[in-house]
Amino acid sequence: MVTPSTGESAGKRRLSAGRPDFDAVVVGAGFAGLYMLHRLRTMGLSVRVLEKGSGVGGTWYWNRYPGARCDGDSVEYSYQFSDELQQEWRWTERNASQPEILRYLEHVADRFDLRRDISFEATVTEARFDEAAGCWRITTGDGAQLSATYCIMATGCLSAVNRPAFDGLERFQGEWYHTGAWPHEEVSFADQHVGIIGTGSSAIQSIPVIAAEARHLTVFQRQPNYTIPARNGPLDEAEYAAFRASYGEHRRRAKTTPTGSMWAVNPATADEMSPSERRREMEARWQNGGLSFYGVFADLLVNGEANDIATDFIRSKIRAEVHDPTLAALLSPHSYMGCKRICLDTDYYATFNRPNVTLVDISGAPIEEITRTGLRTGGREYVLDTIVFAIGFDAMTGPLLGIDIRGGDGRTLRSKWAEGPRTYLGLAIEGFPNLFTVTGPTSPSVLTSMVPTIEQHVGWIADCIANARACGRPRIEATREAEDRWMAHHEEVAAETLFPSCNSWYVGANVPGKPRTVTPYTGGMPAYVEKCEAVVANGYEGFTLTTA
Ligand code: N01
Repeated sequence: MVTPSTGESAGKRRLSAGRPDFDAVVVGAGFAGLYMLHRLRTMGLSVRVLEKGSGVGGTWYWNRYPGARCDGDSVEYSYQFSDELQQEWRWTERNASQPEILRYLEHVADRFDLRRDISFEATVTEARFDEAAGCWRITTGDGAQLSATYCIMATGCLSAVNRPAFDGLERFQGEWYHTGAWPHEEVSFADQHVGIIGTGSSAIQSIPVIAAEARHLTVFQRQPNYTIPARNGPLDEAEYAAFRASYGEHRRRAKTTPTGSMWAVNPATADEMSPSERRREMEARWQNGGLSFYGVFADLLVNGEANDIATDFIRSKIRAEVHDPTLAALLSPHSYMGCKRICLDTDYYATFNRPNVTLVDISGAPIEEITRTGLRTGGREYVLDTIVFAIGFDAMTGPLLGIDIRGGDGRTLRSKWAEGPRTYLGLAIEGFPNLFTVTGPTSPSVLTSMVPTIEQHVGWIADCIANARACGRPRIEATREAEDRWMAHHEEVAAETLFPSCNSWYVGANVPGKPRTVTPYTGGMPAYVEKCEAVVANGYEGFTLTTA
């Protein structure tokens, strides 16, 4: 329900003819929206956050599937804008579980008194820029409308679920779930025959947990994925205290790495190392666990030969773990690693040694239909009580294109992005004045440590708005030339990487009909931040600032 801060009752409102209702509307109350609200409020702006869920948390509100936890280290998957907050919060595990991350975000909302400016169960359906009034007019699912000078989309990169478009789903008599929209009630798999479709990060986290409970689990795999042991566990008190004492130093160091993460990237390329050095490096990172395997060689993501060395190593690990060689071969990817997001797991490969787990390779035989009692593929029916769709998201563009966004001249974002997203720095879009996207398409976002990256975007947007207001020219819009230059650079650096070679959500390959284009910026976080800062230093280069 949208409850305007003016105290008017919720429901349908007429648009006010004078001043906009708010200085800014923020869409989404996840990591990005919460900090955006805090930051703008600190600047003295009136802000309303519109959130689809009935609580804060965004990704961590919706993704409650069994085994859901953070793939990054919890000590860096957290805000740094408040040192008091980062000093007082105590993560319990290396990779925080979904309930713990949600508790953290609820704590942040309470600690900074954010809830009073958030409308929950408010799904934004339309956002239109009213050129005459110089403001955005926002409509929510219940017909309520409000206006704001600035509209900030904090809608997340992985929040629009890839809907199961399988024939016959409506006939299925069992239960079905999507990992990205999991019910809030307890789900029991006890005594059930469960089928799971997909072998991405969500599936790889949930498969071992579901297998431990279900009578039988059948995994339907279209492409295998590379997964590294998470090596999750409780955080030792003494180590944690030592880490906290130099938190700021860890954060500063992270800002110098390509992914903005605390783990180090090996400065050596694969061919600068001897075979035994390479082996030692790969083994050390495998034993350490986590996403640091991305940093095994400086050229992992740009050199096919270096990548082959790493993938040979991982396939040997799969063979060592999975008892049945045929099964091990089916679980072994042959694409480059990293051009699809690497997964982290706890006991994933060992789960396939269980007698109650079956892997069905559907790479050559797609799921034909969902039947009343299960699903059919390869000419055979699998009888199932429950189906789990772990089929991912319409990533990065989906959350924005799910809203009918129209610029000053009435042009829709959907038409502008018909061939793929075009933005300036992933922050702004030509033709859509006073609209900002936090971790939007063509920003580094999903290729970096998300929370620090979100903070960089929120800080940049807040400063940009402060500048526009201070100089009395509140209307700000990216120019066509700046957007074209940014897109040319974005495409040029992407072409130098291995990302285009994979069928991944990074390129939109998981959603039928989606234009194929590398969506996140692949040039690394330090280069990106430098560009953002240069734009500011040059007087918001690439933007036009006007009074109306
Ligand atoms: O989604 P995915 P996800 N028929 O797209 C398969 C982040 N994340 O939800 O590979 C059959 O990776 C699809 O097959 P294929 C993380 O960034 C983070 O698992 O396209 N199968 C694939 O196996 C991650 O990358 C965390 O051939 C179909 C799977 O479904 C991102 O979210 C945890 C199909 C989808 O895998 C997305 O992960 C979880 C079809 N029609 C996720 N359509 C944490 O850090 C799709 N598939 C906690």
